[in-house]
Parts: sequence; structure tokens; C-alpha cells
Amino acid sequence: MPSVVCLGETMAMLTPTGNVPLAEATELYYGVGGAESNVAMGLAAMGVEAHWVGRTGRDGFGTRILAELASHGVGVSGVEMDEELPTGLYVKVPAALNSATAESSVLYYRQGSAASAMSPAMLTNPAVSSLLEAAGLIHLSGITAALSPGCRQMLTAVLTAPRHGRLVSFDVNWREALWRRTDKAVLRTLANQSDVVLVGTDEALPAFGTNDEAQLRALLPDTAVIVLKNAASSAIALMRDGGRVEVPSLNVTVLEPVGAGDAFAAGYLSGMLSGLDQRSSLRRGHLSAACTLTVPGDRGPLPEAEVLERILACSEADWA
Ligand code: KDG
Repeated sequence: MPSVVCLGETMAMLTPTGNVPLAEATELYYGVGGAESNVAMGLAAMGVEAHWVGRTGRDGFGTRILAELASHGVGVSGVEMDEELPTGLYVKVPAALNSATAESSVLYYRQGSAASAMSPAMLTNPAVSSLLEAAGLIHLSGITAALSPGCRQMLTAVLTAPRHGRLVSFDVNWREALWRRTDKAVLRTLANQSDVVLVGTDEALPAFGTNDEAQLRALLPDTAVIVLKNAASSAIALMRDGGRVEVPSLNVTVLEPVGAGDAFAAGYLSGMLSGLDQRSSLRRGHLSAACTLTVPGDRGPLPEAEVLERILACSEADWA
């Protein structure tokens, strides 16, 4: 199976333990989080050779991130550690504590981070360029586009370089807090240069100005597919040629939603890379997302391979 490079920022993550508000917390759980590296870990768990490429500070957080990713089987040979700039940090305030919104909220401490200094220059680092050249798929996200002008230029450089059959997937990963001062029009351009675009129905409107299926399809180049995810009900693969495949979501009790989109991406992309059709790839996406939705962390463990195959073989009527 082809290897995958997931390119973006990974941060240290802190979250209160014991279901108390941040202001009263005395203990914080310390982990790592980043949309693209979550996808890399999800892919590695499914047997895909996956690499995370990005930048951290040469600090304890950076060292922890590298160790954590490596322990999940993700390649980190293309990671740069900045001697001066710090690793980004985010604080996750779990859903149960946000009674007003019933959604997890995040506080970012990533402005001026080592990853925000990514630019096209990083692609010329020999360790990075060799991974990119060998990859069958490069996975990007809209988060990176919001980090800095250099990050946007780097995404453009990846997307406009000769592909030689290499695919690019782009998860919009709309993060309201990151787009307040940046023109989001770039997201349409990036989607238009990608082979697979993943977007939530709740993200499509702020990111693209529409959640109409025909208009979303029109954003894509001829050969591309856009996967429109409505977390609670279904995921729909929309092909540029008019094809449409819809698969209902699994009915699970959601404990904590952060990371489920990344898990979906990992499941869907692993299906695609294994040569599965859209329906089977979407089912893999849902199953992988369900494993994350039902745990408090950003990543849930997958069932054993044999159980996974049995669930995937069930009829869709049995999924609900
Ligand atoms: O998708 C999960 C991510 O939101 C989380 O891991 C942190 O990458 C992150 C971000 O920018 O919000």
C-alpha cells in the first residue's frame, strides 16, 4: 500500500481532569494533539505506512510529541525542531463543562509557534522532500492555511508541484478561532487543487460560503471527490461527474467529539488506499470515527482486525 505524509502542526494538549472548570482545575491531563498527526496515527493503526511532517520547538513538548507519534508507529524523520520558537499548545475544555454550548472548546497558544514558521523552504529539507516524493498520498488541512502566510505558501507549493500520480487529500477542519483575521477565500483554492476534500456540513458554510451539494461539487477539479460529513446522520461522497454515495453514521453515544473528524479521515483514506469503493471507504470512516467519539481522548482504539472486518461486513440497516 502507498505511504502517506500528513503535513501540519502538532501541539501539546492540556485538559482538566475530574470534570472541573479550567479556573478551578488542580490537575491537567497532558497529551498531544494535531489534526494531521491524528490522521497519521489513525492510518498507522490500520496498517498504512504514515509519516507526520511538521515543526516543533526543541523543547520538552516537542520531544514528547515525537516520542508519542513514534510510539504509535508514525514516522517522524521529516520533523524539524526549531532552536528558538516554541512548540504550540492548546487547552481543551471538555464538552461536559461547557453547558452553554454542549461542545468541547479549545484555547490556542500557537501564535508564533515553530509550526507557524513553516514555509516552502521546509519542502526542500532533504528528509522532507524524500518522504514527499515517495508518498502515494499527502494529507493536508485547512488549519495549516490559517497559521501564517508562510504556511499558506507551503500548502500552495505542495499542491502545485508535479504530482506524478500522487494524490492529495484536504480536510477543511474549520477552526473559527483561527480565521478571524485571515481571508478564508484561500480554502476554495486549496480545495480546488486537491483530489479528496473532507468537510463537515457545519464547516462548509463558513469555509466555502455554501453547503449546497451542487455548489460544493463545482469547487472541485474533474477527477476529485468531496466527502460531506453530517456527523449525526451520514457521510456523502460527491463525485464531480455527478456520482453520489451516502452512508449512514453509526449510532453511538458520544462522549467527546474532538478528533472524530480525523479518525473519519484516517478510516476513509485507508479504505481508498486499499482500493475499496466509496461505500466501503465511507463505512471505514464512520467506524473509525465511532471509536473516537466513544472515548474522552482525541483518538479511540480500533477493534481488532477480525472484529473490524465483521462490523464492516454488516448491512447498513444493522448500523443504526
Ligand atoms: O481535530 C482535532 C484537532 O482539533 C486537535 O487535535 C487540535 O489540531 C488541532 C487544532 O488545530 O484544533
